[in-house]
Amino acid sequence: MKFGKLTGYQTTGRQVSLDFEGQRAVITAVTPEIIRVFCGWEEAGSRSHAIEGDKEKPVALEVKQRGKGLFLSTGKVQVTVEDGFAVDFFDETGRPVCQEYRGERRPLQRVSGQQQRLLEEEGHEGARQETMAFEVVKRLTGREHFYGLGDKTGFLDKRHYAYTMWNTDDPSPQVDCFQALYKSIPFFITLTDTHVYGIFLDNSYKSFFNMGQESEEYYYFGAAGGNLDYYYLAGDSLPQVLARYMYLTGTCPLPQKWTLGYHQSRWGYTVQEDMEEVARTMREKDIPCDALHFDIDYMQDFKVFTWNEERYHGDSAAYLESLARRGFKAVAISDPGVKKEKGYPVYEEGVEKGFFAKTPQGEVYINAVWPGDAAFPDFGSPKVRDWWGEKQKFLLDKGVRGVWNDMNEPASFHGPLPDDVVFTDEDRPAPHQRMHNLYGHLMAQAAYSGLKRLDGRRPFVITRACYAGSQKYATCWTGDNHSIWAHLQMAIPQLVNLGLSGMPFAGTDVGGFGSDTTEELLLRWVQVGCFSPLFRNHSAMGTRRQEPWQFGDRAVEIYRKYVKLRYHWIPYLYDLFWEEERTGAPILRPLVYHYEKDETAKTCNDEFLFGDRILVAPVVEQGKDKRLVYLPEGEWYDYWSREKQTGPCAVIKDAPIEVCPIYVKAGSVLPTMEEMAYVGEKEPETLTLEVFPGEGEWEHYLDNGEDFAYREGRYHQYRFTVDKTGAVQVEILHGGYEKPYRHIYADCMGEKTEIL
Ligand code: MIG
Repeated sequence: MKFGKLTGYQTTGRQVSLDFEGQRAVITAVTPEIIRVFCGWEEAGSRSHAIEGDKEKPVALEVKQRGKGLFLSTGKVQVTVEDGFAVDFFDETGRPVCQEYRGERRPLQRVSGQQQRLLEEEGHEGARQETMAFEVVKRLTGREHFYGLGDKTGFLDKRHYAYTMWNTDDPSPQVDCFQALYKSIPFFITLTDTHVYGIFLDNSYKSFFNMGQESEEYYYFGAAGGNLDYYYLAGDSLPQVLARYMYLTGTCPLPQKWTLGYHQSRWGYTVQEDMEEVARTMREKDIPCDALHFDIDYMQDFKVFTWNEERYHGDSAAYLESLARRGFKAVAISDPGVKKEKGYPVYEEGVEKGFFAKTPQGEVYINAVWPGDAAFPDFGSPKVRDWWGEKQKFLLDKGVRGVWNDMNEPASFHGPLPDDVVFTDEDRPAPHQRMHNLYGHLMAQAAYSGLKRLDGRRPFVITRACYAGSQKYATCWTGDNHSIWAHLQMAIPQLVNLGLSGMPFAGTDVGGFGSDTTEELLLRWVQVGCFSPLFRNHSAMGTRRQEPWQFGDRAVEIYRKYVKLRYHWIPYLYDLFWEEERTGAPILRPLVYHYEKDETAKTCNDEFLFGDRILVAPVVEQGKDKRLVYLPEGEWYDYWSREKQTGPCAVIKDAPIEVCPIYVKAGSVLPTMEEMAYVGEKEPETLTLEVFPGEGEWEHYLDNGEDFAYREGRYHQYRFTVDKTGAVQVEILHGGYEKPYRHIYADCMGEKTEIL
């Protein structure tokens, strides 16, 4: 890709068309803070799958010639464009923020030139260089930290690492050097000493992000195909930059409240008796639980939208009804691969209507997944999405309350899908290469829209594969981790980076999916899991069972303590979701999100914030019974002892196996829930606030927790204000919910007073 000299330009409103010797390009000021940089080779009009609707806001764009190039200003962001499509971004005062790298590229030397030639001659795989349709190379000043990029392995700060965006199902234990996992979210946030900005590459082809792994002088991103199409997002803080990304790609809608409860799952609950034993023991052992997950074995020969009734005494709907009476909601898996089988209606219908991906010769493309030979629904077509959405009725009629989309990278057992398999992109054919990273996203969209139409409640869809913007339709989990300590450690940076990538509703398989867990690992994992927005214990067939009672009474007691703590704070968590829906603020946050000047926070991998009030410093190392806790600026109460600490400081906290170190910021009012075996067991008539003295306030949200009536104003919004003495004032900001609390109590260090 050669741009050459800038030879001319035209301005129309918010848009500047640029003529280079070799290419035409466009810069658009979408809003005063969001700049789109575009050069399109692929058919015009191929629309974004991440961004829905018109995002333009009024902008007065100033454009003038300056030196060798052009100068643009929105009043908030200044941009210069020079020969070679070098684009530099400055803040409103003209200080550089993100600049093109103009020096020499020095690709990493992996082999000597001589070796390289030999390898190429022998046709060795490793000798092949990935070819990119374009690359954007930006300068490093040496002080950058990078966050986001989806579900990648490794650590909080992505600096010095390289990643590939290509949705991948690789069951081997994921480690730092993995370049790709299940999700492709080509968005990152850069934090320097003086600035913060975001870059979103809206390109669904295989893309590459080299965050200063190759060089200390530059970082770069590029893609194997498609358009050069990125957004520069300015902001004064990390939350602001993320909010702009969420403005573009949408926030995660408020979920049904029960989805925030505890979920129990295992690939291996095969028949009704297995499920029943789990359900019964959950209640017997007094471990709150809201959801049971039905993995692939509930299906007839792994055929999507079928149920193996034999395994459920001939009446699965009756069984799901019996679970529902006891407060358990059923979540059922559904895989995209449709079994190739004569007489199977989903397959025959799909073939007849042309709803499956095809070979370039126009035949239905077949690969193998769980049901054996299978066809792949072409989710890029709106007709196919509608069809798949309608099919959700089968599950709803059984009494299913949530749909779990797996294998939607898409995964395939007979080698990867070839690049040229033909899918549809809305209204035109498109190769697998372009649709691969969108596949899970579009499948989730199909399930979400179908459920919304058919059920009316807030759809609950869990997806494994994602693209930017999937948060609008689905929650996600991080896929097949293992029961190893490294994966408990990785869970923290992975979940907070997912939050910084716009996927706030996420969780890891608590206890670990593959390999055998231990009592200690499970107990330390539940201490992290109870804060994850999605809280599910899940494990693979053939591994050691990992319900807490497999490990004896002590394990049950400690496990229960943390599941109960989760339920205790569900009203607080629900408030965070309410905030998230409006602003995009994540639920789990790295310390740097709120303390971006704090050097320790910038690379802190083993602590996180649950909202802005609660700091969690879990033990994630085997055999540890104390840990060093870092507390950023401000006053913090040890949740267990109520001892006060003034940050920034580091404290050594005793943390035997039953203790997860938790700190609450002074000036907090945490809404809590009465003890319940599941969400909705009792109508919440009273609210108790846990008060931590100091100046502060909290907005609390209440609605029916189930449908969309809140969008018509049927909710209550309260504001609680606390002072240094711990006294709490309450105001009702909005009073639209028909069943508000009858009583509100404030509990300040054990002293309870009625405040409403
Ligand atoms: O090829 O449905 O990540 O959660 O239990 C494995 C069986 C297929 C992978 C999912 C996992 C699920 C499993 N699935």
